[in-house]
Order: sequence, then structure tokens, then C-alpha cells
Amino acid sequence: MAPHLRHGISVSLSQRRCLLLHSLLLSVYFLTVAGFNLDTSMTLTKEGETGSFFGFSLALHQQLTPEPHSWILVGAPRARGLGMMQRKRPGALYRCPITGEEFDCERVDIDGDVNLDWESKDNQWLGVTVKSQGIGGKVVTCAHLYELRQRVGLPSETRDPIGRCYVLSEDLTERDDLDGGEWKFCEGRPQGHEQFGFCQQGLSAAFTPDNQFIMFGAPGTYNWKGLLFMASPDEDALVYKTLEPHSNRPMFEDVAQNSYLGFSVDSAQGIMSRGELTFVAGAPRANHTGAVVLLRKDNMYRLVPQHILWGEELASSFGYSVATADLNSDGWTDLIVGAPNYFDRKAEIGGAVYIFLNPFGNWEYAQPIRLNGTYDSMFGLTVNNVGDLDRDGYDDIAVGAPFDGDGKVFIYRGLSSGIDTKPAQILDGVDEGVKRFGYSISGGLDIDGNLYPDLAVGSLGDKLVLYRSRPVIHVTRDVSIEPQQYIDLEQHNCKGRDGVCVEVKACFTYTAYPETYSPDISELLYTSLFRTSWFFCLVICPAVNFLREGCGDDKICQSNLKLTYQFGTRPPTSDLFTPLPRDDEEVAVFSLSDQRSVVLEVTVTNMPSDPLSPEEDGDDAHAAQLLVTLPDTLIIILCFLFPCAECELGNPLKRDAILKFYIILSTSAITIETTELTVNLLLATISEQRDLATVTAVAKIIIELPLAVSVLARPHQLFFSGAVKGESAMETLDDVGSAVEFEFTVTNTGPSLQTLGSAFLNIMWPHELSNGKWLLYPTALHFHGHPKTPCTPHTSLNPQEGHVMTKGSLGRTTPDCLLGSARCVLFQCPLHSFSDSAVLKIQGRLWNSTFLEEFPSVSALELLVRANITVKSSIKHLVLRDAAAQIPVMIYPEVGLTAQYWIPWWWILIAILAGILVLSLLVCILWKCGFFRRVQYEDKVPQYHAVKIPRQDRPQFQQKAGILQKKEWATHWSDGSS
Ligand SMILES: [Ca+2]
Ligand SMILES: [Ca+2]
Ligand SMILES: [Ca+2]
Repeated sequence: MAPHLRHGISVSLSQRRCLLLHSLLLSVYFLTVAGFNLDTSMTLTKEGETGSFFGFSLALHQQLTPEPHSWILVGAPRARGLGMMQRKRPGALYRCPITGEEFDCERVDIDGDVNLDWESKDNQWLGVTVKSQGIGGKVVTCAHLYELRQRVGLPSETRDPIGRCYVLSEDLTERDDLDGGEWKFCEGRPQGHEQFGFCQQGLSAAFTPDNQFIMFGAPGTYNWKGLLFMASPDEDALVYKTLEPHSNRPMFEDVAQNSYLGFSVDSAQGIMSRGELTFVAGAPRANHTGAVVLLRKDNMYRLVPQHILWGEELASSFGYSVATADLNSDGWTDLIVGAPNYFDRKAEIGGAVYIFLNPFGNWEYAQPIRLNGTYDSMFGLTVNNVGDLDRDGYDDIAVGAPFDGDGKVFIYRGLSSGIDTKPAQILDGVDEGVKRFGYSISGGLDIDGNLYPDLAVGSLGDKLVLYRSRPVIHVTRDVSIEPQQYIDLEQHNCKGRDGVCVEVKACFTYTAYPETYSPDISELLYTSLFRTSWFFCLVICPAVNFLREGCGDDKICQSNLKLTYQFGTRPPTSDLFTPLPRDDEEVAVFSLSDQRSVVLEVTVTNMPSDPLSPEEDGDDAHAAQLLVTLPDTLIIILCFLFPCAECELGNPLKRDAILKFYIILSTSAITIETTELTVNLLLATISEQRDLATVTAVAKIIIELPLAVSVLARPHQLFFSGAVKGESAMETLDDVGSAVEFEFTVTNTGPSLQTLGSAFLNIMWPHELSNGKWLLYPTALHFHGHPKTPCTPHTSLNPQEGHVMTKGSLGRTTPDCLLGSARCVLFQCPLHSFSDSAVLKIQGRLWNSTFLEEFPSVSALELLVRANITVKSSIKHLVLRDAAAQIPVMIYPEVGLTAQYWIPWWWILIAILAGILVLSLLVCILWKCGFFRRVQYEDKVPQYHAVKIPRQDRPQFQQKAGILQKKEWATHWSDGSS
């Protein structure tokens, strides 16, 4: 038989060999995947005062000055007070050294005294939050129930739990002016629960990774809508905050009242885009399911929502905790959201954590992975990025479930594919004798100097446990089988005996961190495995079985895979696919303005090519695959139907199958130079089909620059008056005429374009009449753009302050540059890469004398100033949208000026008499023609009767919030009966 038996094969290995190989791979597998490296045998435990909630919050911290020292900072929000506050419970912050002692934590000396005339610190929960900025950085701790008191002792006494925070320098002292407890944003603002009275600032707090800001959650603000404040730890009065209720929201609403926005906070770069910092705030009661709001700061000191992730189940408290980590190490930060009250009685789930792998900033396509906790465990009460525990290059996370038994902490490992949903390690409170273990977690900092980050876990049982990480070696295996795909039964290749042999090669490599680390592995079973490069070959003789179903009577699988595609768009929330329009050459055209994705619809069929003889081909396609190759400018966000990495279409893809699926591609990497989208698609199968070749899906790109220009003139009415003045007589600008300022604003509504060097803002400035007399005299030009490339020409402007340029000669015309009756000077300003807007201001003067001389008898003149954007570019696929604007300026003579040009009285008399004569003639002619005879309408023509409704019977207009709510049809209402 010919050696082209290409069928799906299943190889059954001989029993003994199989076991050997299997046990070998299993041992390697264990070494590779088990994130086992938190040492549970040598933990450190610290204990605080009973009932103080010591360990409610904690933070690993390292100071560098005055001497290096590592600490575990611990919040104890129910700790008893000292001095004046004995018998009260104001809470406290503790610092614990890294020692084997259990009771050596000391109280940090802050918040010592209280003034009962205007504040109350009993039950203020100092230590509800504690965060460290990192090695040598600052520390923040808060008391979210700190109260302001007013009118103390009076019946009208008020108490407002505004909350406050303390910022401390690295050694936990107050070193500069901004250190200390004056971080009270809600003090001095309007009080009451509908305003800032119940702010509860500091229920959450976080430093931003760029060290520029501290974020404070204040979930009680605005009737528990919640608010996020952000301020600089080094600069006073730089406060950003989320939107106020009812303020104008150009993008979209954030959350409603009772949402608790700011219950949890975090921030990171690479969430919405690579370079930009995005702020993350949990709102666990938003819309009753909970939400997480992604925000950016704008230039008006606001934190503006960019995207909202909603919870999926009622009352699940989605957003109770949030964390950011790059789990798959792709440079895009992923989100981890806890929903500790998620509940499913049937499935016995109590608490969930959602892992959102970042879809390259296209959050509308985010599809979370849900990790479930056990019944009533409150799994997800806290979620934390604990750094790369095993130093494999992927961030790892820890999830607390304080009511799972005595409390547990689950460690999950990041992977190139996202996350390993099986916990790599489970830390159990039972092992440490701690109850409600896992209420707080802090990690990411190497406390013992072995270059592996360590982990501290707090509890509600006044105890905490520090786990140290052990070094890890990573073993990778590479198993290959020869021959790879096809086994030729004719080739009896076993040495020394009959039969077909398959050769299996397995190579093992280990890496260790740090590189100098030399693990002692002599005790391991397969000692020879652990050399940096080692491989062995195992030769086995299998029995080979062929699958022959679905291949017709000839037992040869001849498939007929065909592929068609079309580009289109598809909203994230619906299945509606809209193909892209096509140009004259039938090529799809993708107009890129603000869309973030494009969809490729692929249809694969496996039909007989000739329906009359179906046995010839169209057999099952075994191991059918689609190989997708993309240029650098495209990134796959999501594939429907199959996992993107493998593109398995089925094994086999059956006869008569029709498979339709969608590949969603991110456009974020498309640049101005990209002219077309090309995606190479190649079908593959091990069945017999010779005509499979790469299909290139192509679409043209037209880039629409979403630039807009708008013009504003101040004032938009100008007047001329006075007497004609010779040019030589003018000395100051006031002699020229009225001042006017034009403001041209260029906005870019789309994403920031990096290569905009060839675009220009052009202003057509009507500076003179065609006879050369001055019209609008430019005096100054200010452009907020690139400082090194100024606008051109600058010589047209007033050359010397206080002096005026001169013109001559005479004529009479209407001023418009496009009609040729006026001449314009072209001001051109280069637009460099900018993200929001660029503003050009030109000040000018009306040349009074020209208007007096040339337009003495007009009542109004219109002068047009035009602006547009042009692109000097060889790029043909660039289109400008809304890129032109013009503004008319009305010019009037000052009152009294036109009066001097009077008309003789007899002109008027003659005109009136002539008018009466013409009217009489007209009436006479119409009468003769029967125009005034009444027309008789048919009865069936509907008649309209106007009935006057008495005033008291008319519908009354409602006065709502100061705005008159008019019915649509009542535009103008004049009433004779009032
Ligand atoms: Ca990522
Ligand atoms: Ca890791
Ligand atoms: Ca360590």
C-alpha cells in the first residue's frame, strides 16, 4: 500500500513503558506547577490586645533612614485609648519587628489627644486601613469614623463622621508639614449625609504606583453615593475627586446613591492604555449587584469614569475588594474583583472572585473568570496582588476567605494563559491557631532578603502570621515524538525485530532565581535530570490503530475544507454583525475614527465539491485547524467558538459541517501609516486535501482624523465711529479702532495621535480690502502648541508695540476673501501630537478709518474669519472630519453715524405716491379677473374651529426645579384675557 495513510491515529503504548513515562512526567509536572513556596513550617506570629481587632488591616513596610528596618504595620481599630482616652476605643496603629517574639509590637505614637469641643474619637476605628508606599516611602492610616461635633452640649448638637487619615514618613514620624492627621477632606465642606457629613474618608486608601498621589475612598459622601479623593503626598492643595451628583457628565453616568463608591481602591498603569494611570474604585452596592469603576484624571481635577464593570448577582457585593496585577505578564494590567457575598445555595458557593484579564484596554469585551469559595466562607473579602511569589515572571494573587473553617487564604498563580484556577497553595488558620484568619493580606515585599516576596496574613482574632517564601526552581520539559504525524506501516523500523516503532524524546531544563542559586538536589530520585541541559530518549514499540470512520468506502479521508471571510463590526453586547462597506474594487473599507475593534467573520465548510458524486471528497477532516497570522498592528481580543491560541476546528470536522465564528481584533496598535488590514488564514488537516493554501483577508483602512475646530469671537459685534484719521496720525492701537479677539480651539475627540506633525491649523484673516486699505488689523497671536515651531507668518503682526503699519490707495467693494473683494493673510500653526485640545488666540483691531471712508451709509456689515485644518501629507487614506469653521463678526456704525447721510423729504413723498398708484392698478386688475369672488368648499373638507378655552380650564404648567416645563406644542403663548 502507498505510504500516504494519513488518518487520525491513536497509539496505545505498552503498559510498562507507559507507566514509566507517565510517572516521570508526573514528577516533573509537580515540580513545575505547584506554587508551593510559602513556608508554613517556619512562620512568625504576632499577637495584640484581645478584642482590639489587631490585624484588621496590615502592611509590610521597610524604612531606609535613619537606619534600615523592616516592619509589619498593623491596624487595631478597636484598641483602647491612652491618657485622655482611657476607657475609650479610638483604635491604634502598631508596628511589629521581624522577630520570633509574639508580643513585641509597639504602638505608633499618633493621635494622642482629643478636643471634645469639636471632635470625638471614641469608636473612630483608627487603623481601619494601613498602606505603605514601599521601601523608604510614606505610610497612610485612617480612622473612617472620626467625628466632627458642632454645638456641643446643646439640643441641636450634631456629629458628623467625616473620617480622617494620618500620613507618616518612612520611620513612622511626622517629618514634614504634610505629615500628620490633617488629611480631612470633608472638614469645612457642607455637612449632612446628603453632602460631606458622612464621608467616612479612609475606609479605603492606596498610594498610586507612580508615587504621585494618595487615593482615599469616602463611601458615605452624597447620601452614600460615595466619592474618591486623590491628593499628592508632597504638594498641598492638589485634590482630584470623582464627579458630584447631577453635575454635567459628558461621557456617561457613574453610580447612583447608596452605591458606596470608594469602598475599595487601587490604581495601575496599563489598564485603559499602556502609559496612562487608571484608578479603580469598588462600589459594592451600585445597582444592587456592585460595580467597579475605572477612572482617569482630567485637567479639571476630576476623576472621570471611563468604564464600569458590573457585578452579575444581586447583593453579591461585587467590588468589596479590588486588586490590580499583570497575571499573564503581557504588559496589560488585569483586574481582580472580590464579591464575598456571592451566593448559590445549590452549588454551595459563598463568595466569589472575578479575574478580568485585560482585553488590551477594550474593556467592553472583558469576560471574567470566576473563582468560587465554599458556602458562607466570604471568599473574596480581600484580594491582593502579592507580587511574583515564585519568581516565574507572572504576578500571583492571594484571596482571603475568613469564614472558611477558621479562615483560609488561597494563593493563585499567574500564567501566560492568565491564571491557574486551581489554588497553588492554601494557607489555613487552623495550622496557626488563628480564628477568622485571612481578613487582611499584605505581600509583595521581601522582608528577609532572599529576593522572594513574603506574605503577612491578618485576622479578626487579634493575631497575624508572616509567611516567608522559599526559593523555587522551575523545570521545563520538552517531549517530542518521532515520526511527528504520519506513520508509514510499510516502514518496519524497529531495530532487531519486526514492527513499527515510535521514538519519544523528553528533555528537561531547570532555571533558578537568583542565577547564583545552586539548589541541593542530590536527594531527588532522578538525580541526573537536574543538570541545566539534559535529555534522554525512550524507544517504544506501539500497536497502532487507525480511525477510519467518516472516510467513505475507500477508507481514505479526502476532505474539502473551504474558507470565506468578511470584515465587519459587531457591538459587544449583541450578535448583530454588520459587514464593512466595499469600494469600487469590492474591497472592504474600514474607516477608523474612534472604534476600538474590528471583527473578522470566518466561515469554514466541509462539503463535497460535486454534489452529484459526494463520495469523491468532503470526508471528515481530522485534526482540522485554522492558523491565523496577524501583522503587528493587529491584536486578537477575543474569538468566539474556539480558543484563539489553538484554533481547533474539530477532530474531526464532520462532513457537511458549516462553521461560522468571529475573531475580534483590537485596532489600538494601528498607526497613521497603516493602510490595510491583512490577516492570513490557513486551514490545516491531516486528512487528504491538496488545495489548502493561505487565504489573505484584506480590508483597506481609511483613517478619519477626529479633529474639530471651533471659533469664538469676543465681542461678536463691533462698532466704528469717530472721524477718519490719517495713518501717520495714529500713535497707539486705540487710534486704530475697536478691539476684537478670536479664539480657535482644535479638539481631538479620538485617541492621541503620535504622528500628527504634518497637520496645520489655518486661519484666513481678512486684513485688507482689495484696494489695500486695512480691514482687520492683527495685533497679537498666542498659540498653545509646540514652543519650537511657531505659527507663520509672524511678520504680519503689529511689528512694534504702539506703532501702526500703514497702507494706501482707494476703492469700494464688499469685503470677502473668497470673493476677491478682500485680501486675507494666512496664519498657519503646526499641530503636533496632542491629546486633548490646542488653542490659538488672535487679537485684532477694526480699522476704523477704512469703514468710515468705504462703508459710510451701511447699517451692518458682515466680516468672515475662516479656519480649517489641513494635512500636508502623502498619506492618501487620511480623511479629515469637521475640520473647518467660520465665524461672522457683525460690524455696525455707532448710533448717530448713519443719521448724517439724510435723504431729501421730496424723495420720500414721490416714493409713497408711486407706491399707492401701483397698488390701485393691481387691485383693479385682480377685481376684473374675479379674484375676490368667494370659493365654495365641499362639505367633506374638514373644518377647523378655534375655540377659546377659559383660562382656569387650561392645563397648568408645572414649575419643576426652577425650569418651566412647557408642553411641546406651546411654543409662544400670548393671551389676551390676562
Ligand atoms: Ca495582563
Ligand atoms: Ca508567579
Ligand atoms: Ca523573602
